[in-house]
Amino acid sequence: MFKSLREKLFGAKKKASDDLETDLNLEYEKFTPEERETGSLIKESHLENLFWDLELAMLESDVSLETIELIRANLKERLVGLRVSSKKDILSTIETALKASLVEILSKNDFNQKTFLESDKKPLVIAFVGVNGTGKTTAIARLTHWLQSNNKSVVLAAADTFRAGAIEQLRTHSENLNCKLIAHEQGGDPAAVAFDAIEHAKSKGLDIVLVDTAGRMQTNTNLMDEMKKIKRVASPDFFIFVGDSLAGNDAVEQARKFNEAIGLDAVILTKLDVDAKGGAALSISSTIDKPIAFVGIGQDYEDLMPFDSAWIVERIFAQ
Ligand SMILES: Nc1nc2c(ncn2[C@@H]2O[C@H](COP(=O)(O)OP(=O)(O)OP(=O)(O)O)[C@@H](O)[C@H]2O)c(=O)[nH]1
Ligand SMILES: [Mg+2]
Repeated sequence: MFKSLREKLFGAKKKASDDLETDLNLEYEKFTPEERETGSLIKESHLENLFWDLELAMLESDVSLETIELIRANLKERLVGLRVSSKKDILSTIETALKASLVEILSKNDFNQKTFLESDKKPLVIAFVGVNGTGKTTAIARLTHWLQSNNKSVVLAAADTFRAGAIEQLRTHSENLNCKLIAHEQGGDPAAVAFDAIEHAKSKGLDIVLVDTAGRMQTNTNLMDEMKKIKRVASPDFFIFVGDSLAGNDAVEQARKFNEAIGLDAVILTKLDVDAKGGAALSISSTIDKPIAFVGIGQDYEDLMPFDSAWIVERIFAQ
């Protein structure tokens, strides 16, 4: 996970600390005896090279420009005014500041997963949207597993009536997970499926309806309109965008477009287990100003994890 980002940041960190050391040394001659005791003060003017090194590493890892800008401002605030006295000190100061910046930026839009468990609304309706193959259906199956293990009853709505095999795929999950599936025929109206699933949940007193939808490109006007119809008819309490972290910048751009079209409430980012770059994980939440609720970290029902910024940052810097 995040192998390439880790390597790039490691290289950049080393280079940045060399640069910072050089920049600070330039002033060593001017130090007062006290400064020689306490180490040298980092000023804003010392940070240009450091930012250059780190920004390049992040750009190459698909971190968005907006997010890089946020990291830069956050790092500046943390570093300016600190004193460092040795090369080792510089390296650990940069690493500590970078980790703290990333955690802060990733925690800005926190999602409380208990919202799904403690909501008074019954049924709570959650619809999943995104482009083709990002992991929507798999995420629904895993979220069902997570909700069931938190004592919630779930109804699945097979509102992907577009792709051949989509209904059967969800049916298999519903059988494995022992939960009710509401499905119509392929080609039917997705909004009607969602509506029926909600009615079923109401009549049986079930807690949560998860609505699977067809994958759609953000540029496909017809399918984007169809999604708006699902919104009108089913009024989901949550629209969750499911993004594939491997898609990097594209995933961020898609999230932006879906957010403009229907207003997203949260993101599930999948395939983190096979993502080397990590750019989408770092950028998606701050770009659309919506939280990441869960992340997909493998292929099994257990491999959906509530998003945890500290956990992500630890993975990025893991040895
Ligand atoms: N490694 C890994 N694979 C995943 C993860 N999430 C989903 N996948 C795989 O991604 C593929 C597509 O998953 P689906 O759930 O069918 O994706 P979808 O978004 O519903 O696809 P469409 O309905 O065709 O738009 C499957 O092979 C999943 O096993 C994950 O977190 N990690
Ligand atoms: Mg699907």
